[in-house]
Amino acid sequence: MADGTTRANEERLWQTLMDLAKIGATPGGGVGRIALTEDDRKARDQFVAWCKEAGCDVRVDRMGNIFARRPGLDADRPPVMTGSHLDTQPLGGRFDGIFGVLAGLEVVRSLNDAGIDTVAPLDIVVWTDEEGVRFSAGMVASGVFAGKYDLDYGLGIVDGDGVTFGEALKTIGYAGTEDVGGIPVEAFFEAHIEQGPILENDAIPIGVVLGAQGQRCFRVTVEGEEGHAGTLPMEMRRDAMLGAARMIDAINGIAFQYDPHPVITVGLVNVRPNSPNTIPGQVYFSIDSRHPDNDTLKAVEADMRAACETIAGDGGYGLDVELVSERESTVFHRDCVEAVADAADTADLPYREIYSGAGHDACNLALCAPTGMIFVPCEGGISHNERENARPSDLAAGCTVLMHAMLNRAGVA
Ligand code: HGY
Ligand code: MN
Ligand code: MN
Repeated sequence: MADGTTRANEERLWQTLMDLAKIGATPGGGVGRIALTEDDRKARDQFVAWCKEAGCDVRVDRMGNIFARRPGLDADRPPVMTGSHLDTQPLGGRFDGIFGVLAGLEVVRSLNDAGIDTVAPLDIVVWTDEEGVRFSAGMVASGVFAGKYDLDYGLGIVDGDGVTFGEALKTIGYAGTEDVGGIPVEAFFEAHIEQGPILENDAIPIGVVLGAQGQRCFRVTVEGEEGHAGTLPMEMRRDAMLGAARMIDAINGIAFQYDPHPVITVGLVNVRPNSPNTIPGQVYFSIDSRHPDNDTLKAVEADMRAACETIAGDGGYGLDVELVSERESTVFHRDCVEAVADAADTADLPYREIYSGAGHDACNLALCAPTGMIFVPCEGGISHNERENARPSDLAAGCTVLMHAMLNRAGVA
């Protein structure tokens, strides 16, 4: 029988997180574990070993997604899934994604300790390349599973060195054989740090996540003309860096024309030829634009395109604005939202409803299965930063809520 006394093991969860954080550790105390690199392989191998020790059977699909199954009494029932990602930002933290994967492992370990069997099987999932640092869009592997993208598109995505996603999977030994998705899923739950300040400011340990804002990402290429930095007069230049700088400033200003503001980020800039004494001939920059309202997202896109076209016309630049990924805002399934709230009540933990500013694999899973999320506070709301931190007690509380939410949907034997 599972009741409020069935709880995650705080020390074990924290130690497991700290052990995994050693793989790809950065000097600033964070983790830099880019998808499909040698460090990603090491972290995956360690996770698989821990799951097998906990009695799980492990499968890998053709997008490299890992599924560690704890059998239930009725093998024919669709699984209740939980999971997140093990890949990080280049200077990322020890918890973004990783907490969600290892909380799933802790659920299995805690149920084993308590001798609790479920009716439906439980799957802990590692979704490949959630962050999209190396392979552009991000969340593609869970998107293929959910039917948002086809498999050939996912395997064919190319990184900056011309290596495809599929080739990189083979290199690290995670080019699985299982079909991707197309299977019934009873429910999917993802535990994650909030990556914002709300729960910490409210001193509340659990966030019952209602949904996530939409996102549209672009690649902008500005074409000017290379020239000698010392000889070409200013009035004769078509300096692509100047054009890009004016566009980035205009794009930032557009955010303040809407209420509530969209959040717009230019996080990546490439300059050709990137030499201090050559006038840049080409600049490529990324745009990440997000807002809870889908129509506003599209209006912001139209404004950004218009601003870039005007600046390109005035400066005689070539321009290409390519939409590289789009995700409508997500509303999580009412039954899963209630299962999370009920689980917090079972564990006698305070909670509040909350909305996600960040994207998560759960946003894709919501396209194909009843889905919910659990947030826990992180220090100062900091994430995508080596200083990302969370309290062991909050992480254990989130894991306990995850466990009871999963039991709610899987049934206890
Ligand atoms: O960008 C995001 O929202 C997520 O952290 N990948
Ligand atoms: Mn994440
Ligand atoms: Mn992230």
